[in-house]
Amino acid sequence: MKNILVTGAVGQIGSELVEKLREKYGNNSVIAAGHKTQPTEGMRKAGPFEFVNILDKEALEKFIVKYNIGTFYHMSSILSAVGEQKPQLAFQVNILGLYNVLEIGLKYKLEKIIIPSSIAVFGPETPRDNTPNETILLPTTMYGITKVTGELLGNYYFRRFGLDVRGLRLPGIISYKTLPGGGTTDYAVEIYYEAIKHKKYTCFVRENTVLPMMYMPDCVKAIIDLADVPLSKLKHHTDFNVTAMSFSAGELADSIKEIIPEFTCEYKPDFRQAIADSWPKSLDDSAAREEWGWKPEYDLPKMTKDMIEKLSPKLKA
Ligand code: AKB
Repeated sequence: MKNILVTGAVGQIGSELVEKLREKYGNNSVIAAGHKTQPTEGMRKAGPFEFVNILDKEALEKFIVKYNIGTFYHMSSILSAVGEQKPQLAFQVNILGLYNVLEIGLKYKLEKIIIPSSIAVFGPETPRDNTPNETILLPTTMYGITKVTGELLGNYYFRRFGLDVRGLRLPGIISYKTLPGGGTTDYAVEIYYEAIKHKKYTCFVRENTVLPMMYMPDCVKAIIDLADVPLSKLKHHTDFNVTAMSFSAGELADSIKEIIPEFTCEYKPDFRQAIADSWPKSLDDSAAREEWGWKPEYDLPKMTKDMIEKLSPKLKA
């Protein structure tokens, strides 16, 4: 079997994806690649790690050959909030970087490329409740524009060249191992850290802001399950809605108060409120359920219990 390359491996999702893939396929079969951030000692010791800039196509090609790569999980991306502060950078990394990956996929006949998309593909004109898989895609953020482009390019490379490109529209992802960086949904992670450390949090979206969310174990499972399903089962390719739960920032704070009663949360919306307001509140993910058996395990109370149990000893250490 050929090996697996994961870019964005030091990021919030990439770091846990690498861990799971190494458990499944063996440490040396999974090559982790990051841009500048140092990997943890655990990641570096467990298996191969390389630094690479996604815009450096030649360097990427060298790794494809050096490690005999067959499957490419392309996790590196500039997220929505940073994307609004640095739109040119978001365009380069998310579109030109992806273009490099797709072209490399053709040149080296990669077996599979996985490219996560996001709820950011939707915009203010999209129906916000139970948003269908096929609907209006008119995002107002640069991040959203790059993600729609990624979905369209991936589908194009599949139809036109037969390259097996797959992707899913991830909601906000909550986790305790690696902090997210630069997203609008980051408040849903920060709130747990601050609740445990300081018993209070100032949230950068309004209390009644509702967004679709998912806990990391479900997220990693979704990505790997989509990658593993036989191609013949797929009608969609790069644009599956996936979700696990939807809650308001206030409901999230209440779920934490159930376990940490002293916790208080106040709300001071900043520029990220407008981004959150342009995204759906909940998603219809029946296409993912039908085509590759998607089914989440965690709801809000179960996630909050696990987050606090896992994060508390880590923050006290
Ligand atoms: C972000 O907030 O930018 C990401 C996303 C929903 O894609 N977490």
